[in-house]
Amino acid sequence: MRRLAFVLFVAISAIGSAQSGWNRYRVTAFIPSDVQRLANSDLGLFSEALAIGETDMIVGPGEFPKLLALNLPYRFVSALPDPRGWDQHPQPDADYRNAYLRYDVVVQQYEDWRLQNPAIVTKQAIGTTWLGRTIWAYRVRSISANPTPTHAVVVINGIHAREWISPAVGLHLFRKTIDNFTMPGVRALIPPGTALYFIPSLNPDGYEYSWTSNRMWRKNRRNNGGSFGVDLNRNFATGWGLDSGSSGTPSSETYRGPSAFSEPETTALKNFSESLPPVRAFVDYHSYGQLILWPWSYTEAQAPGNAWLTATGNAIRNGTVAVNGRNYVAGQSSTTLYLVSGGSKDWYYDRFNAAAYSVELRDTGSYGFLLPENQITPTQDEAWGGFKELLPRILNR
Ligand code: 0X9
Ligand code: ZN
Repeated sequence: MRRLAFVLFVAISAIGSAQSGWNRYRVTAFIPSDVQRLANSDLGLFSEALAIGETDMIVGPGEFPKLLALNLPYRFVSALPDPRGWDQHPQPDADYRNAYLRYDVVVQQYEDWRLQNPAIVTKQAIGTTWLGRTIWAYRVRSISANPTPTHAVVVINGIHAREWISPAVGLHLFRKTIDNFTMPGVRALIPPGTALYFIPSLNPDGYEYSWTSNRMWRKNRRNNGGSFGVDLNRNFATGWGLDSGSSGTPSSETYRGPSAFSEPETTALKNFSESLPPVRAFVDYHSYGQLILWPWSYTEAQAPGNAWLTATGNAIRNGTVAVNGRNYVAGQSSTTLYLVSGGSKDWYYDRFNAAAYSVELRDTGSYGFLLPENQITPTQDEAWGGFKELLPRILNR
């Protein structure tokens, strides 16, 4: 009787799953370009991460031709329930609207939202820090119309350790972007073919150090032999090495590192970005100052395309200010703030001609880096108010 009940149970669950039209397939990738094709395939990722070897993919109704088009060996593993039912037992959200979170909790929150939205969210490990922490990228992309990504938007957070509001803002932008793909009313914001890549923290070693040892830590945790840390926002190749805007002294807060892209964190971001469909927009979130900044940073000369950068920067600024009436100032980075050589956005502008911005979040100095937790929610809302102005404009250049 028990046996009969078991057989019936298995049969009924199999029917239930089969009817959903969602299946799990195991695909074998042999070389990096195979992995890349998988990443670009628009199939959901069932495994933890893409890698050479076997990876389990989610194949939804009507998606079997995409699996065939990969031209890679595959085998059926199991039927899956409709992923829209996968969030029936969600973890309670971390208190990301009201509290700063440790790196592992930040990543866990991204992970919960990925598991709740498996058809549109995937993740990829893009590199490893000096101290062995994984740097993650979370991709959100459209499931329905024109689903194969044609261009990328890259958002990075936490490049500077003590700027705790930045990873908090990243969480909110990721959440709101998912809502944009799953809530029909606002889907129009994001052009078809856009894949958005969120880096929860580019500098988790520094971030954790700012929690455990020195709240005002800024750089990564490279051992310079006598001092620690490279300013990752001086380690990119464009304008790298100029003494105006960076330092060659290892103990300096703006130490540029021994060479451009000398750091595992910046190298991970570089290699990852170069593997994506064309990067059309890039935003790097910092604090503090309430500024919306665009290239160039390494020279006071205007960037080619300055008119477009200015118009779009002003739109981001106005969208930010509209949320709470709190003032933000928009301008070219070098002339509005100061010279920065080897900064992130100059490289994205130089390398990809991406609409590249850095945003200095709240406040203007009352609390500075030590922004109280009751300002997290309004700052997150302001950041989304600006970001959502950028998205519809990225293809109109
Ligand atoms: O000095 C910096 O790196 C940034 N200011 S902060 O207080 N957050 O450290 C300014 C960065 C300007 N942006 C780029 N040049 N990418
Ligand atoms: Zn910063």
